[in-house]
Amino acid sequence: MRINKSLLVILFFVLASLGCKSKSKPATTNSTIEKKWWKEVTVYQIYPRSFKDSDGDGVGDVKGIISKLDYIKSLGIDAVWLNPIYASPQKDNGYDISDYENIHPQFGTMADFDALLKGFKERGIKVMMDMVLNHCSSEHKWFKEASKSRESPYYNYFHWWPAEKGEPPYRWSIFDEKAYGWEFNKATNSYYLHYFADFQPDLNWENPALRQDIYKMMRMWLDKGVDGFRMDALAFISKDTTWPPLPKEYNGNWGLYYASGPRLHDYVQEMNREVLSKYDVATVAEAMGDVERVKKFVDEDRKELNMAYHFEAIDFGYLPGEYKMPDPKGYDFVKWKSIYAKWDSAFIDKGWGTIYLANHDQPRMLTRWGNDAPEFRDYSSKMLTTLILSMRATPYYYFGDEIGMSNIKFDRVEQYNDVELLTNYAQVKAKGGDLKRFLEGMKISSRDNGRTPMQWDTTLNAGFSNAKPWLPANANYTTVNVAVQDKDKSSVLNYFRKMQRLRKENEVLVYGKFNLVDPNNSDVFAYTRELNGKKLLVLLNFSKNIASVKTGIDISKAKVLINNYSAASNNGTLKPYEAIVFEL
Ligand code: TEU
Repeated sequence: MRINKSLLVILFFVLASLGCKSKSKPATTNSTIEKKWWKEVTVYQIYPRSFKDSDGDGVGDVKGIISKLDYIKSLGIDAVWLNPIYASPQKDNGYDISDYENIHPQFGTMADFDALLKGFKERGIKVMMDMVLNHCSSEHKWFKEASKSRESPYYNYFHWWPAEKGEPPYRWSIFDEKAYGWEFNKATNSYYLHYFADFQPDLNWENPALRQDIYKMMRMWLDKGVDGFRMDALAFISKDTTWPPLPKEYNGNWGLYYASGPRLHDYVQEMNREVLSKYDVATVAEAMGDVERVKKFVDEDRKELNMAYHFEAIDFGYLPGEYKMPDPKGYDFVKWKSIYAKWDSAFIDKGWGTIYLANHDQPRMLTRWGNDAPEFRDYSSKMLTTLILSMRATPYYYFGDEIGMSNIKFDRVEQYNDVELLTNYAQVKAKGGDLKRFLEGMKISSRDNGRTPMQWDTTLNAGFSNAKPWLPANANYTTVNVAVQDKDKSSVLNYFRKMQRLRKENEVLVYGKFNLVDPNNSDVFAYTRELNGKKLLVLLNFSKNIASVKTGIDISKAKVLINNYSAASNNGTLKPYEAIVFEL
């Protein structure tokens, strides 16, 4: 009895001291984080249209991906996310789905998909599919039926405003020239809601029949052996169907209002109960909003999803009031770093984060966050790769960045394909805005920059296709390509492989606590990672000049695990775009 009491006293003091530590230094506790496969993988994102064309129509396809499976394996990654390959009119490159249970003929057949899945499985690579659940295509049979009559069983699969009630309450639309989210449908004498383009009607999640159809479809893919989903615009699925006037505080930030639907988390929890909880899957949602909003998706106790992307760092540095116009004066690097630190601390005890610097909705990371001038291309590509693969979050790495692809920088609007750009161009034009300025900004920020064909080799069209590709290959493919870099030990590609190996071999890079160092340094991103007595120091120079860094850490005996120059600096200065990971 007495022994038990003293044990309790000791236990009390141990717990109390742990409690004190976690209060004084919240950024250093992550003991409760549970190990999961989806925290340990690096997800390589494949944009199928642009990856590899196998049948000579200028559009990438499933068989094209199959032909590159060994290349994908050679990267050392363990998971892929495929952008939508479902049947679709392709007006938003597959984010307008007309049949969730079939493959778009231009991409191949279901048999091709099964072969692809098998190929990935044989190589130990997990496969995540894109799920577009906020909206479908106006060519989907649900909408075709719904738009015939109010009596259709599918009418309530969508949101309608009956015209006899007058004009619907204003809703903003992202891909609409008039920025108007309702479209009139004559046959039903009602307006349907579309947060995106008018060919992307929003699905009515209020309707249990719709939800059950969606769950059934998700199960079909999981039963095939798919390992998870990236959920497009998921935060928008719930709407306040009393359709109040848009609250003033969201003026100019409709996205945040749309992400605040009253039953959003009820639906995600139901989806978890009915589908996700029955499989060992990875789930990641596009989640607009602040830390508190995003945390709701990924707090394990809430039983919703595993991961969510935030947009705070990726959308940073644009001028307010203009569409994705980078500030010519540059961006506040110290603030940008603090965003990463904030999002890391958001998931210290619960949830799990993601890290990405590019995807199909973004320009190339090299142009946006590095420096695509020939003398800096290699160094800054490797430096950005070091960042992505050394943070405490699941890395999402966009195809082509591993060879340092850069923005194509079109001069004329006719060269673009993207519905978003064309819509915004039309809006600027209608307002009599400065179109030249708009197009200059788009050279840095437009989505098509990230969608040009993968650069495989020096042959016609970068080895992507023997026909004219749907978007031209970047002219730099003669030097920036897989074939050339594969043979060069010091290439960007081989650096990616080395860095990925380092992450795989060092658990500290996955689970180790993150601590920002020299936070006010306006050139260098510096941080430590620490786990079970192992401590790493990561130094990344984001500037084209020599930069100094004050870490207060003795690196005289530190071991260099990786660096992007032939010899690492160890005197408190860093060469342009230098990246070093030290083991202390
Ligand atoms: O994007 C959702 C989204 O909110 C976009 O507005 C995104 O912020 C924008 O593309 C940034 O420029 C998803 C898909 O990722 C995107 O490709 C689709 O076009 C969109 O949904 C509609 O489905």
